[in-house]
Amino acid sequence: MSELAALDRPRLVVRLADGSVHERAVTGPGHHDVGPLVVALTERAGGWAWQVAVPGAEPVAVASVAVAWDAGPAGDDPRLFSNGYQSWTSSRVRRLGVDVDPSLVAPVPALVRETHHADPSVAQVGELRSELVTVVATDRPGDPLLLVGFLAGAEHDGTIRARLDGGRVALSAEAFLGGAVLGAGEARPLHPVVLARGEQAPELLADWAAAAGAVGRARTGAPYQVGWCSWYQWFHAITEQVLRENLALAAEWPFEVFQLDDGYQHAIGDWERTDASFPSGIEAVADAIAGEGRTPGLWLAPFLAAPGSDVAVAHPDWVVRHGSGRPLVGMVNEHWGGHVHVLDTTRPEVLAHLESTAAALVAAGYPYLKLDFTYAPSVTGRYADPSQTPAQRVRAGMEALRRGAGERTFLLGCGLPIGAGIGVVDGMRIGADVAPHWDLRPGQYAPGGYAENEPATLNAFRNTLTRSWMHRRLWLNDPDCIMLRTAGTGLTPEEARTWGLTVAASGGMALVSDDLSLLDAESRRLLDEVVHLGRSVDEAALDGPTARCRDLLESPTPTALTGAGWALEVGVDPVSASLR
Ligand code: 9PG
Repeated sequence: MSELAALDRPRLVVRLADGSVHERAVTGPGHHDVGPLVVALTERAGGWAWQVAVPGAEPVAVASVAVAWDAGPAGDDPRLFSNGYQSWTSSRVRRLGVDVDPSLVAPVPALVRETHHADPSVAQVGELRSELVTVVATDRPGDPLLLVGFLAGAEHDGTIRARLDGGRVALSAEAFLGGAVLGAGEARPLHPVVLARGEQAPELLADWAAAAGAVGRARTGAPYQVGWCSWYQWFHAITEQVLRENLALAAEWPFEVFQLDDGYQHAIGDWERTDASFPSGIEAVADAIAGEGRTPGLWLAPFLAAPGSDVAVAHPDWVVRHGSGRPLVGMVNEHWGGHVHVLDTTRPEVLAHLESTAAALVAAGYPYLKLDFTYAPSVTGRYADPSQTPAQRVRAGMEALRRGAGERTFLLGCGLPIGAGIGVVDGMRIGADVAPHWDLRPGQYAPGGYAENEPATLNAFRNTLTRSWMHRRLWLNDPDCIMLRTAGTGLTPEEARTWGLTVAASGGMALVSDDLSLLDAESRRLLDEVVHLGRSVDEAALDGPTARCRDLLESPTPTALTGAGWALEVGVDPVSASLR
């Protein structure tokens, strides 16, 4: 049966950039006038296809186009899997009538909402959201779970909204265009929406990911990654000398990738030029790493530019403007000198710059690039081409980087919107940063409802379980780095072990971020265990099931992950892991 015709009381809802909302009930497929737009709905196996057009003689700036419907009685425990917008965004079960959208918890700077949702506006009271895909449960006997998902996210974002309405669940699948201006007479296809029913959320999500991966030509074939990364030991204070010392100590360690993180660059935006901490320059560092038989890896935040960077000074017109006329702020970081700006990926010159930057870094010896803070062009601002959606702006930048880097370079997405990354990146950070502590530290920056997105190993742990089904369907999951050290860290040995085994049980990338001089034979045994288990889970996911989180829809922070004949159970207080 057609899913479209089976929807209960479907409505089309169009929001325009001027704040006006236009709604109409529909009975099924066809062309429907909604305000100044025509929305064409077509039946499609398992869901619907749609497009939006401007019939009139005036362009229309469109915030979103949605199909809303009544999804049936709410039951005793209505809830949904709430997938986060980008790499770092918390992804977990949220309960209707109990939990609130993070934007409603407390006022936060607009940039926090810009960073962690497709739609940066504050949610409606009572509404919960999931990005790109969701699974809805009601706990009524006999009711299957319902998956709702967009089949792609490259041309626009997709937000599923849920709320209670008189004891029933009201859902909407919203194509988010972010104010993109559609020209007179223009017709734009929207990403198809699929609905699926089943008993197990991880299976439904893995099947959706396989379908979205096929549509988006996901890059799922890179080898399992084992490596070393500078960030979670030295942070911005990494130096060339320390990197070289660790390279020398790595001789007996099984690292393939040796990745230099933030801290080497002249300024945010200037990636080929080092500061005083790396006197030999990036090429000599790559030579040293390659000379030890490792793959050189390099971090950059390609879409950001500090006000004093060479790129921003030479090309002030490449920097996006905020509505106020001032340069748009894409991130604030005291280690970077405060505010940094966003490069306008709707400008061909900027895309050419991104392409040549990626090509230059590969030519300098880095076939592995960690592309960070890549949500930046999704932030609302005055871009040169107002016809592009936020997702298209991110996607155009990512595709330029891929063109420059070439097909054989391993690109790791970080801070990247999930939908825009499919088909471009080989690996994807799927959770918040780890840290040398389990919970948030007292006094740590944790704005309103967004504390779960901030650096803490617990926050990385949560998404590693709840997004394990993405692995080898959309890319290789990067759960973030393992920390093996037991000295000079706020992690107990049991917490460090629990995190390492979680990375392993997910089958995801295994990068170590420690000063190797702090590690002993016990650390080495743990890494060997992690890599052995991780490889087997990863291999199973290649042509069979991904690791599965059994309590995905039960607990806000699940504790059970199974795959390749292994079962990991994590205790929470105190943190401990058991593996069977
Ligand atoms: C380098 C780091 C590491 C890390 C990335 C990313 O919101 N914030 O203030 C925020 C700061 C840093 C951050 C994420 C968010 O971490 O995930 O692995 O590369 O950048 O600066």
